[in-house]
Amino acid sequence: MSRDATARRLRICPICEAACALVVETRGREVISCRGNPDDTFSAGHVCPKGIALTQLDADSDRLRVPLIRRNGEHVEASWDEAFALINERLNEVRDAHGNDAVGIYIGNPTAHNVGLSMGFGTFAGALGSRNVFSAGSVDQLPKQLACELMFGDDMAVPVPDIERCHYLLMLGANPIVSNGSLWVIPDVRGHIRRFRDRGGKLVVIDPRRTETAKVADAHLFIRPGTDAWLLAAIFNQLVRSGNRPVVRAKGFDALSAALAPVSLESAATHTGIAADEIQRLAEELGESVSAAVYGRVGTTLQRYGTLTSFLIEAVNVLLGSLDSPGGAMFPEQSFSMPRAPKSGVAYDRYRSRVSGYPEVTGQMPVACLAEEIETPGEGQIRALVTVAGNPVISNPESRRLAKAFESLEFMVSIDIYHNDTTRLADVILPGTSPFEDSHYDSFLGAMTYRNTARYSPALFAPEDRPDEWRMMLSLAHIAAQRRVATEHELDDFEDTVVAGAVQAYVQDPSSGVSGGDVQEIVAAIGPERGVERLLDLGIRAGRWGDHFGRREGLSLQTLIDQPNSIDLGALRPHLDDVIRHADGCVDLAPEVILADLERLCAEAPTDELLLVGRRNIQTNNSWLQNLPLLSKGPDRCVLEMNAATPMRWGFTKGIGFRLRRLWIG
Ligand SMILES: Nc1nc2c(c(=O)[nH]1)N[C@H]1C(S)=C(S)[C@@H](COP(=O)(O)OP(=O)(O)OC[C@H]3O[C@@H](n4cnc5c(=O)[nH]c(N)nc54)[C@H](O)[C@@H]3O)O[C@H]1N2
Ligand SMILES: Nc1nc2c(c(=O)[nH]1)N[C@H]1C(S)=C(S)[C@@H](COP(=O)(O)OP(=O)(O)OC[C@H]3O[C@@H](n4cnc5c(=O)[nH]c(N)nc54)[C@H](O)[C@@H]3O)O[C@H]1N2
Ligand code: SF4
Ligand SMILES: [Mo]
Repeated sequence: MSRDATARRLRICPICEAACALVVETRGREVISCRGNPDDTFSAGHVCPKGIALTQLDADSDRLRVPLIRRNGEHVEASWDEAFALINERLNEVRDAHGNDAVGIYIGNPTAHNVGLSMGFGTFAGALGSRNVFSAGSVDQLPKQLACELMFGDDMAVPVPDIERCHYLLMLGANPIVSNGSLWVIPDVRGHIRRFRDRGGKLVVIDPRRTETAKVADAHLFIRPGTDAWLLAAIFNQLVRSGNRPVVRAKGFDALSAALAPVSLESAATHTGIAADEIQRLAEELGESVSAAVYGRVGTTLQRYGTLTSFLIEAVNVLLGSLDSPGGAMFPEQSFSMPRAPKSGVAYDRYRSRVSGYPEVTGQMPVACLAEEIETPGEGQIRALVTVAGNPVISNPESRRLAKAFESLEFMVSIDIYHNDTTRLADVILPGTSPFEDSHYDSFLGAMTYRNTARYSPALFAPEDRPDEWRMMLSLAHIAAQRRVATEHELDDFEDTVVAGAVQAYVQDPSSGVSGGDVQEIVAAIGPERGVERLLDLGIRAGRWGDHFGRREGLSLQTLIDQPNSIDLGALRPHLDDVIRHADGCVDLAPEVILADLERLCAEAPTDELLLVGRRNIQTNNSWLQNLPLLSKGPDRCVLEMNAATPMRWGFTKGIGFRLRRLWIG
């Protein structure tokens, strides 16, 4: 038993997109408790069972702490040196024999919540130079990012509802009361919805299921899954009929209106199952409200018309005059900025997948073709795979086929904190750290906060005898770039090169706060301490709110460290001109790919096939965490829910119990 005194430490929860600030009580290396931090300016004490369970995640004896290598079919413990040496040998063997594309990479969801991993991954992927990059994004938010790329020229320009000033919120395919919000960082969304409604705001939910969010809404309309584009098209047409026109600088309005014209209230009603007069009323209410925002999440992206639906959500926001307008759908300005390279065209379909010819989306391939890219022989076949904080065997389509494909690989590396359905197939597993052994900054989700904010939490403990995930990814990047395992000293030099390269990119970016600056001077000002913090400090200081390295008053990483309860940077502000990255500065309402998809939509006959949709549960997080005692309590959650009318129609009889043990998420 440790005799150390207890300490109260602050930390941002890395599990989900709410990014709640926590108070963590520690004694020596032991974590005693986690609870919400009431003093945090952004999350004000909110916490959920998963945040409280971080104590158990940290202590979990199942959590991997040393590398594992497959020997004679069994995973055995190995040293870091052995693990890196094997990766260097085998990964580079595949590259030497078959080229860079022969190595595939899969990036999982926690990468977005782990700054060391996400930045280190970027360095690794850059050094590897493979086109075969996959992520959980194509079974999640990538359609939304593509819609934003097409419309605004930036896949990270994702508008969020300005709920603090909004009067009418139309929410499609999201259940934030349970999910705690997604592509919308809004801890305690329940409290926000309550306050929004208390001041007269109206929440309308569109969902095939009576969700927990639908229950606290003013109205809920059931929709047939996959038909939101019909609803949005009909709303768009009604608004046009009422005289609404874009008030922001936009092009393609006439072309989009013409393409949407075939969608009548009646045809939308037939497809969606929502009555024509209900749709008309929705459009009227939206149009008449002082301010309104339309927001859609997984239900609108994880479906057949994900990109089109996401696009139409923003098109309706444009027509309502809501885009970039207080009380509408606004673009947060986060405290960290990435350097912007000159943009040439839209990041879509610049190349295609080898077997089925799927278009690339923002530098990624859809996971739907991962299995076939491994199975199909020929030039460019994937022969080795690196998975980073992901569990694709469970989270991607065709689990069994994918597992078989992974088994056929010449070499597979997984970076994860657990032995699971995916990592069990790897030749080498490199363990990530405990959530308390790395620092936290939301570099990805920071672009989607309900208010502008700046927040950072340092690691509570140094990882014992092992690299943190930034350093681990840097070692892999060195292996990919130099075809050799780095010594500690070489890795330090390599990090210096990475940092200098990043400074160079900011200096060359005319929109950055250090544009035209002196690289050496900036590198020296960032300071010699190691770690991903150097890139963070750089991106904060060169960014929107930064001190621009002494050019003005502003934030640095140190300011964030000094104010651990988060810095409130105020309500969201209009700044569309900074957001649009199309060369002509216009919101593009009629990209060809969207018009083509509208044709596909309009040609589709209504269907009443049986459809399965997902749902989340407050105690779960995707495919992991279920082993923690605090989160495994309660009734069996693997239950299929059906509309009371469905079983009769499909010939099922009452009393049949549906148990889906291998399906996760609710
Ligand atoms: N059936 C079905 N499929 C779905 C969904 C659904 O609702 N239903 N949802 C989709 C969505 S929205 C998503 S985002 C994807 C998720 O898809 P994935 O990202 O592939 O799956 P996760 O279950 O999130 O897996 C996360 C993995 O990261 C590991 N991990 C956790 N923290 C860390 C860390 O700090 N470091 C490292 N190295 N590893 C860590 C966990 O052990 C786990 O293995 O699934 C999609 N697939
Ligand atoms: N507790 C918990 N929280 C989580 C997660 C978790 O596993 N557990 N996962 C995290 C992740 S990775 C993500 S991406 C977010 C997702 O956050 P949300 O998008 O809020 O997630 P869901 O709760 O799945 O809500 C999606 C809703 O879409 C509905 N839906 C399905 N199909 C359609 C359709 O065609 N049209 C419409 N209009 N609705 C449809 C479903 O019924 C469901 O209510 O949650 C995050 N937070
Ligand atoms: S809602 Fe729960 S899991 Fe999500 S960040 Fe907050 S405490 Fe963590
Ligand atoms: Mo997700």
